[in-house]
Amino acid sequence: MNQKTTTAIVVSLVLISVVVAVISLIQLQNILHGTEHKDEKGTRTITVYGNEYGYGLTPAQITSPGPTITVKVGEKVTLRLINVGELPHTLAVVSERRFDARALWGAEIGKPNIPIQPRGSASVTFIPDRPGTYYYVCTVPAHIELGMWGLFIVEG
Ligand SMILES: [Cu+2]
Repeated sequence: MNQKTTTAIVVSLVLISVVVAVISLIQLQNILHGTEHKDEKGTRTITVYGNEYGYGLTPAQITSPGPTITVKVGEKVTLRLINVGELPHTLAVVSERRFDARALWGAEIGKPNIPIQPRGSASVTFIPDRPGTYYYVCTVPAHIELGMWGLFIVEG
């Protein structure tokens, strides 16, 4: 093996190590800061964890109200709800913080009569077409009042 070949192999190994390290860091970032990502088609997937009585972007950080979610007009958004609680819950994007408000853009995961059961999950994909400050809420009666809501901001 000549000097050039050895150098080429060493350089390749270093490059591979750097790529692996960067991928690991990105995955660690997802674990630490919640699982929000964009796929190659530009769909933003936001995973929300719910329990009694709040929401969070990780199961370890559930608050009442939940974290503010910000998206952009025209962006394809997939919201996923994972129920990590002991009661059924739902998630809907609404303009009024009322359990019977109509979901905007069909952005509704479960309904009061067919909620997401404990340890269950479901998702919905939609495209917000109007900028504004909205809410995401649990539509099970009384759960909003107990803290199951957060701001849902659509930026123009
Ligand atoms: Cu609920």
